[in-house]
Amino acid sequence: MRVLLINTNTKDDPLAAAPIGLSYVASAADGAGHEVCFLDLCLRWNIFRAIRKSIAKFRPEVIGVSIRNIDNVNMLHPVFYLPEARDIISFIRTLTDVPIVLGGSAVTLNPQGILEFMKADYVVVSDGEVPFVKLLGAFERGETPETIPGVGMIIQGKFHCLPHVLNDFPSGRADVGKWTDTGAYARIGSSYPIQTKRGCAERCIYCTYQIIEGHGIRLRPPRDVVDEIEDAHYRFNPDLFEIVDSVFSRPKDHATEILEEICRRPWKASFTVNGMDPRSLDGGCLDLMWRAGVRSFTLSPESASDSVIGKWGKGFVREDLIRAAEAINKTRLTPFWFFLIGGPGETNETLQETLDFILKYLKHETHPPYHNVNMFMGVRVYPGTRLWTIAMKEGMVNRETDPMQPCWYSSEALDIDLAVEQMIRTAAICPELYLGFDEGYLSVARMASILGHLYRLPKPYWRHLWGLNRLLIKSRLRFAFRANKVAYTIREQLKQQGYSGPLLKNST
Ligand code: B12
Repeated sequence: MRVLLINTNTKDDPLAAAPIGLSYVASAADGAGHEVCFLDLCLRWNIFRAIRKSIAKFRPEVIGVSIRNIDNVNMLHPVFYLPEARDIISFIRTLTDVPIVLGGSAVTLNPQGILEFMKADYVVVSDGEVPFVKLLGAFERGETPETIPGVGMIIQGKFHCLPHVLNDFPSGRADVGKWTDTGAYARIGSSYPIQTKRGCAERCIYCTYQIIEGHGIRLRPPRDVVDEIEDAHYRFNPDLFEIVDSVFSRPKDHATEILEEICRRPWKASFTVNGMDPRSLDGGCLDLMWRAGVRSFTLSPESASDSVIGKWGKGFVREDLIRAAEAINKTRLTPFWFFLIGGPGETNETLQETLDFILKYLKHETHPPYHNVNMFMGVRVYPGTRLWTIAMKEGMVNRETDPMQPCWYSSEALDIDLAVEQMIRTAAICPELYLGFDEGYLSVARMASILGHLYRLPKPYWRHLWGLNRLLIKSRLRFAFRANKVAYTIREQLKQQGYSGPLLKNST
């Protein structure tokens, strides 16, 4: 069949994400003998013209559309992406009546809601490769697809979807460079994505990863991962590979085998890693990462206070963070730490414990390693997570809350006004600390990307956030444009989603 695959994710701030998920689906459909045309709207100026041209020229028999982001997960400067995706689907409908199939993380998080909102024909839940190829087979044979696990549709006015099956990592590679222009992504600061496994065995109460990829870890053979990197290295020569696993270093043995295999190969490449578990960050691991070409990585402890880390269900303790920070401090690697303020049990004291940790272990300013720390307020809460149940009990959301709209949680034990003051006070003396709520006023992340590009600094450009912040603090520009209604905006948002509890009564 002629299959047109469209990536609708045009978000490019602070970084564009090359469509690895849709590339996996494209490779699977191609491998099954279908004719595939790949349209990446992120790289197009006029997206509607590009869609019209592709449909007129390729005359697809099926259109697959990927929808990655629901929103930007920023309570203070929210952007909701689904209406834009819906406009794209409506536009496709004006041009052709072939079946439209949706997939991607946004779809998996709410298959029925998205199918109805987008007015498409089918949704594929979680991994796309196997169900999508089966769906194409059913179309070809003229069969009805309702018996295919993981494929959702409306039958007689009701949503129908047999549970999806996630037994192993589907065979085949993403081969992203074959489907989209990874050189164009590199020119706008992005990396070449590589996935080494699927599934997340962690139990973090707020996280959606288990919903998207399942609990069971599905490993890719290390050699296969490194063969894909080698192949991409020679064919597309990307300046930076990015491991996009939920947590790369769990299980640690698998990550170690991949890094060792990279070291054995004759070429050299640069890597950044998304998601390191602090428990795995010891001297040996960091040294192996460096030898394999890793220069930067992210980690998301969310808090450095034991009581909050415990309630998040993170599985490690403050002592692990201290050990990790001390080990990193003996290297030249650049980490990006993420802290999420306001989870269950958060108080102004637990916030202070986190700020003190940052000041004591991550503030260096003048000598490497240069830590970057992102601190965010406003916890995004998703249906299907344990945090959603807690939010229900505490009245942050209720049965009338529209789960299609972004919803938020904030601890009732946290004085939000005081929290904002504590964070600003620390950020004023700690260039490593980047406050998420300043984003709409002084987008340091955007500025770092522009400067990184102009001065050809090493990627990813977030590595230079601390330096830029330092400059801004020294020149007194850092707080010239300050988010001044943070606490008010958080309360307003909670009110809008139906909350009427004590956080609103204390408002100033
Ligand atoms: C790695 C990652 C990042 C990296 C990306 C690096 C890179 N170079 O790509 C970084 C850190 C930069 C990042 C940034 C952001 N991210 Co992010 N990220 C992830 C993560 C952990 C993995 C994504 C990934 O690459 N998966 C691997 C691919 C293979 O899986 P996939 O895309 O889901 O595709 C499969 C299926 O979905 C399906 N499929 C996909 N498309 C299609 C299409 C069809 C037709 C079919 C049939 C099937 C199908 O088949 C694919 C293969 O099986 C996910 C969480 C997760 N575990 O999914 C969050 C996640 C996708 N990110 C999320 C968000 C919000 C963001 C940001 C908006 C955050 C921010 N405020 O900046 C930005 C957006 C960046 C952008 N430009 O889009 C959310 C999206 C949900 C939401 N609320 O919108 C997620 C789900 C995390 C969460 N909070 O729950 N992210």
